[in-house]
Amino acid sequence: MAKTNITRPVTVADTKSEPENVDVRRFKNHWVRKIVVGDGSAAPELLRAQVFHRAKVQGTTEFHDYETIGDDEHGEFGFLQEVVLSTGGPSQELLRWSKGFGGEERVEIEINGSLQSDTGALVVSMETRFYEGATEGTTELEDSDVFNTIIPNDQTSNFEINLANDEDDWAKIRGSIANTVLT
Ligand SMILES: [Ca+2]
Ligand SMILES: [Ca+2]
Ligand SMILES: [Ca+2]
Repeated sequence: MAKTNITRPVTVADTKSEPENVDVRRFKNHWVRKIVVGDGSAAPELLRAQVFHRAKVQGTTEFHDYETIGDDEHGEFGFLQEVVLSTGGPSQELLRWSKGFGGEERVEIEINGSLQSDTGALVVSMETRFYEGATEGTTELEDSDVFNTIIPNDQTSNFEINLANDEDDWAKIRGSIANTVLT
């Protein structure tokens, strides 16, 4: 019986090409020429090579849910996320966290950040929201907070945010954001 030739499908891994993961770190702290590809109207410009940083957000949210009958409910939950950013790159989501508690409450945290191209400082904007109502999915916004901060290279910034209504329902968000240069 004749052998059947089975043609193996060509996959991306079969094609020989340049390694994709060029080590950009060797360009760190050097000035390199950026080649502008386009219609030629933009002149080549000198830009500092990208440097990568790790932004690490971690912390806890402590909940207190007031009950008209029986004991109040109390609990604490953690959050943790790491994101790699490049200097001069776009703003990225550092954390998006939502947690319901006690059948009536919900906390939402949104943190976005970008690295300054010249200093590498992490520019952060953070918004937190506290809902309390008939369910954990309520749109009854009781309190919120927005703040912006700048975290220099290899430093950590701590935060504590207290959100509450006037019925002894509250949430306390404690955490830190670290801006670590990857070497
Ligand atoms: Ca309540
Ligand atoms: Ca409850
Ligand atoms: Ca309420």
